[in-house]
Amino acid sequence: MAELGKATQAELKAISAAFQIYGDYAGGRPYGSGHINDTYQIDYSVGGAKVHYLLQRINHHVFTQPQNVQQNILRVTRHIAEKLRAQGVEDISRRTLTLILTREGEPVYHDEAGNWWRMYVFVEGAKTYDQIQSVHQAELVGEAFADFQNMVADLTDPRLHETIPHFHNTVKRYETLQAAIQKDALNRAKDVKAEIAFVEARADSFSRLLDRSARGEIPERVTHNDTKLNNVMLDDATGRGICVIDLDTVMPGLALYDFGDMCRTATANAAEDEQDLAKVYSRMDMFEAIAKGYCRGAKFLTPGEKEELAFSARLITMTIGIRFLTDYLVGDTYFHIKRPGHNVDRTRTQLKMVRSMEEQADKMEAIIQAALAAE
Ligand code: ADP
Ligand code: GN1
Ligand code: MG
Repeated sequence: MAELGKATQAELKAISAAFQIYGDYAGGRPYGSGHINDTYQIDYSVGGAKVHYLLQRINHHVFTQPQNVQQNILRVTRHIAEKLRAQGVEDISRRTLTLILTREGEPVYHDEAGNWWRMYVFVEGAKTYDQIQSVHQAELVGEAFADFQNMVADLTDPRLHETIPHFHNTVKRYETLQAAIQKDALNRAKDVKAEIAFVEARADSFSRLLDRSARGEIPERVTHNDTKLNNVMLDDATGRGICVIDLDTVMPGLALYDFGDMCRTATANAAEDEQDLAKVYSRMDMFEAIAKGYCRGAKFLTPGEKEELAFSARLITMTIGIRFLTDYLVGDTYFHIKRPGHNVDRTRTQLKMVRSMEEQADKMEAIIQAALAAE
């Protein structure tokens, strides 16, 4: 797929002018470490005051219907803002993303080159973290994503658009991997034999949540679907998870995948692309804290969901590992990479995390039981 190049200052200035912001463009720079969209921090001088905005080019290779994504996001953010207002919250524009509409009143700007852009209010005085900093932080992250699930739970009618169908379907992800191995278009399968064998050895477990969901034991809910640690902004002053971001994949899904993905990223002792695998393992102190924070907020969990919380962390980590591995085999077309072999490094950390969680499975189960019992 065609590479989306970095935008120039002149382009950023022209694109920013398409949105309902006023004042003088004062510069822009690439921002954040997301793997999918292109994010820029934009500076404006508004009546002499420096104001930031967050401009994003939606990856239209990944999100092939950007208008559907934006319709969802507009609905989700307005819904959350309304709830916060009803609760008497005063800093609503720091507690939910706020879309800035184009001058035509649209939630997205389609430029002449065919790119899709959106603009957000910049959330100040808060940051995202690629790696967890403390047990306390892990608990606050668990709580923040549970609160998010509570706030969007009633967004069911009409059903949100499925922005990426079968997003967390591990069985389908595995089929895609197998097709990539069969084709081996770039002769790369030879580099990742051990990783392929690791995945294949566990294939029997891939349908577990899908099967239980089909039997009605695990309900469909409105979920975030990308609850990695760096998709929640933590307040610089209090450390609290004040704003859940990256809303492109908010759609019907399983709460378990959201819980699992928090554990994948926020229990990791090392970065997602760490090359020294000795440093990569799942930390049970962090797992315990996330479980506590999440279970405190997620009062809606059914018995079927409760039984699968610990397993969901392993499954989603395996699923993301499968996706990184597939992307390496097909030529790094999906996830942004910064170096050759980047997706192999990412695959290896994910599989190491799976192994670490398998080794600690009993402990994880006991931690979940205790967290649920405490509520
Ligand atoms: P991606 O889909 O590529 O992961 P994100 O929407 O997560 O993109 O944005 C990338 C990064 O930009 C985030 O991790 C966060 O640090 C920062 N960011 C996103 N939205 C905002 C915002 N409204 N205010 C401040 N920072 C933001
Ligand atoms: C991507 O967009 P970002 O960087 O927050 C990906 C997730 C993966 C994650 C792995 C839309 O998340 O599914 O879990 O990378 N997002 C999409 O780090 O595919
Ligand atoms: Mg992100």
